[in-house]
Amino acid sequence: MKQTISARPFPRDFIWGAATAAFQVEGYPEADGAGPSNWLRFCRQKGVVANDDCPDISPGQYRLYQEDVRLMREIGIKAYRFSLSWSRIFPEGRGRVNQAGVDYYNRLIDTLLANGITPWITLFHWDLPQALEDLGGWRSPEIPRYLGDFATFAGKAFGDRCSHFFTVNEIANFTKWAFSTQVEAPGIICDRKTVNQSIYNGCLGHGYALAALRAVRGDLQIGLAHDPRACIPALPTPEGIEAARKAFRLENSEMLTLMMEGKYTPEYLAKEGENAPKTTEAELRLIGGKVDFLGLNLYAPLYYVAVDETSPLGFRLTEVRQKHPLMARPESYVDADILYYLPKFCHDLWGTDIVISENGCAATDTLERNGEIQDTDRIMYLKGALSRLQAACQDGIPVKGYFVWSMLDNFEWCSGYGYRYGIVYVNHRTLERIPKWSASYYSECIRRNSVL
Ligand code: BGP
Repeated sequence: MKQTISARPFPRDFIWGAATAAFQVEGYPEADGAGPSNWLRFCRQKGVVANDDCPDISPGQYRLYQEDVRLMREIGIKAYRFSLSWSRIFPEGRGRVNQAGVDYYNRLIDTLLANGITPWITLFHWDLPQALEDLGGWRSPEIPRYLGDFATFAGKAFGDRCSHFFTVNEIANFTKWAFSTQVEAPGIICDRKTVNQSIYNGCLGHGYALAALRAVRGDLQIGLAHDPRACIPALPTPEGIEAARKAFRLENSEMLTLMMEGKYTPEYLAKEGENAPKTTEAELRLIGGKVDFLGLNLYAPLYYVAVDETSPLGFRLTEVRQKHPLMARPESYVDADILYYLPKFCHDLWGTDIVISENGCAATDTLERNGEIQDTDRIMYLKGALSRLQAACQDGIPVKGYFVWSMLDNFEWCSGYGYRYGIVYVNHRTLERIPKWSASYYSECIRRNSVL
């Protein structure tokens, strides 16, 4: 590979990371005294997950974490974003602590640190202790407070060595979609008012966790990992960009804008009418607490255009064309511009620092006879994404880091083991790990601190 360094690389202290989540990579979900989670219960029902897959073993990071950390070090990864399994630590969600669960995360953290990799902890990435699901899960007003208690515990247990925390990952997936589709645990269909209240509870969980972590240690770096509606301009003219920015703020009213501004937009309240969530001033203050960074999980674009003043909002969503470039997964449309415009809009609107907490794709990986995984399609995807991210940094948008999704092939929720998102291949039978070509590509970008 060429040795030249681009004239304007990423910022000197740019954080090159990789991300995973407990339920997707650990395996052995009930080992050593862990309690069941709602996702485990969900997966164990027949016909819910593709192929009736359940992450009982693979990829088995719970047992193979040392090997995974070694691979990260070899690739050159500087930071590892992983989540805590709440029910490993509190089998019933609260009360009794399972020390074996705490010990596991201590071992993982210590191994990361010994290898020069900074831990970035996600407190909650969807797997709720079943005991709390039995109380109503995120429909219950109690759960946000329990997440706050869990945050206090995690902050005290790990905050001596870990300074970076994400409160929650993608609120929509454990609230909105969990209670309006049957593809996310618990898979119960509820009326719109209940769904809206659950979304609010998810945001409140973030608020409680943020306040709890701040109280543990004032200098922790705390944010959330969110998958906003990724509004970008179909035509990047000044009017097109303005329309997309406006759309971005309003189309994200029910979660991101609420958390960044501490109140609902009048447009959202008017749209939901009687179905709008019940709120209190004190709760809204918690929800709007200042974060140190905003984590963006960025996958597929939504295209907006400006429309004339006859339209009340000034923007319109346009359909994605039928033959728009797509990665392996349906609807995983590709447009690297999300890595430019979303950080820009967040910074323009709220002045916040940005971390790309997830970005990546499933690709058509096959293990060749020579033992390699020649994922040129994923490399193409990463090349585009990192180029636009580098451009964002060059334009002064404060993007502090990038976490590729994912460090390794894992359990992709309702799709089971069907989609491979890793830069490291996993043989789900033998648990063998093989870095893909994309791992070499990523490694070289990290080494140069610049896109190749
Ligand atoms: C995010 C989740 C991850 C992972 C990823 C895969 O929503 O936080 O846990 O599943 O998505 O991408 P996709 O959105 O294409 O399923």
